[in-house]
Amino acid sequence: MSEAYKLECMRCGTRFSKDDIVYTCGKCDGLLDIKYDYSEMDAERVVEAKGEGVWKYRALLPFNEDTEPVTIGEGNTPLYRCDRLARSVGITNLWVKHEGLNPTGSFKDRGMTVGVTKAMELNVKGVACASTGNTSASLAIFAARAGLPCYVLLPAGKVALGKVAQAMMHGAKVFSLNGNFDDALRVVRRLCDEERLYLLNSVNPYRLEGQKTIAFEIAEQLNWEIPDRVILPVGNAGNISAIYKGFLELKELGITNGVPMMTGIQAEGAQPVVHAFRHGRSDIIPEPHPETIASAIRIGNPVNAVKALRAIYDSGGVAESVTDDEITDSQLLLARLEGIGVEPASAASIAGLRKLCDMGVIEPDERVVCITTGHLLKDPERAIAICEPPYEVPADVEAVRRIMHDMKGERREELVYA
Ligand code: AN7
Repeated sequence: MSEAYKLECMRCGTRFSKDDIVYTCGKCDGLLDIKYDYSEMDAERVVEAKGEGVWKYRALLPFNEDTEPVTIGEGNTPLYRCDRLARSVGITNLWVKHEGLNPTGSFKDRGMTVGVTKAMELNVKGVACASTGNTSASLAIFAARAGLPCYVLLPAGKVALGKVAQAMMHGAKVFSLNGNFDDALRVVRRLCDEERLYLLNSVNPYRLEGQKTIAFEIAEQLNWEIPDRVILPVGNAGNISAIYKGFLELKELGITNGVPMMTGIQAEGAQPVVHAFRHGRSDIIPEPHPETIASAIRIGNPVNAVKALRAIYDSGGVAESVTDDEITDSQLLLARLEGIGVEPASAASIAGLRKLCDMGVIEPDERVVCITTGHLLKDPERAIAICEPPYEVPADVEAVRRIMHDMKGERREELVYA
């Protein structure tokens, strides 16, 4: 069924064929959406689908039945109920969807399984991306599974260790670019056009089709009842756009009866979407020098900003920024109060939750889902930098016991961060 889809410009409505290699509209440069004929779709096939992860929802993915997916078991991540964290912010219903438990450690795998499957269908000669880290790690691994050459451009010195290690280990050709992510994306877009490589940044609409399955899983994990609000970090602004599209499709099919308030969180040093939201604008003014310890979202010119702002406005959500210190406190709090280890960018969603609860934007009875996008081990250097160092002791029982007795073993409820 899902062969019946169109690539359509969200600005001028121009349509493209599914065999065209296009990322933005050839006429007006607008972003493209993948559109399905929902009247032809059977909601039962979605609700009753068997299997696990992204491909469970293949009735709502842009492939025909006999397409062989390039897959490593992505998706199917846990939705943790977080009562201790909920109490600490003064609400009653809170869940965390831990996308860091995808096979390569971030939500990017959902987009890449679809994007690289499309690359095989298009018979491209290679794949490429710019990345703050996770996109490159994920692409490197899917390219290895698919047997495709892979080129990744990273901002020099600004990518967390675990992500660089993955890209290098899995055989991507890694370029360390003297510039930031926005520079890297500008360069790789030109190269993809001129060298006939397939671009797998989130400007590629197939990436977002994979990522929209986060919405399907959340809805299904809550027995097809949507939450009131979904909070997530925003960098290049693809994920918030994708998840909104997923919730819209469920509503369109009559499976659910609304969409959650899409709530995007950026770091204070890289917040073009938040600035646009505060001024009621539908597009951003790029920030030339983005800076934050949450290196994954150190992005000043998010390519999907127009889609993200549409998602936020149309769903009655908000965009808010948080400081690096708030991100750090929230990373520690989530790790210790709930046992969920995430990288700094992901902790932005928790920092946003705390700030919006303090501000009274989030009501105590709202059902809230925070999405944590990447695993703690992506950025081990940051984890070590913000924690107490280990106690150095001789191999002697008394020496260890003395220090142990001096320690205060707090109950988890008593933990307070800032
Ligand atoms: C952990 O890897 O942009 O708003 O090049 O790695 O969809 O961009 C990463 C983004 C949030 C932001 N959390 O998502 C890249 C890249 C983590 C991330 C985001 C990213 P988008």
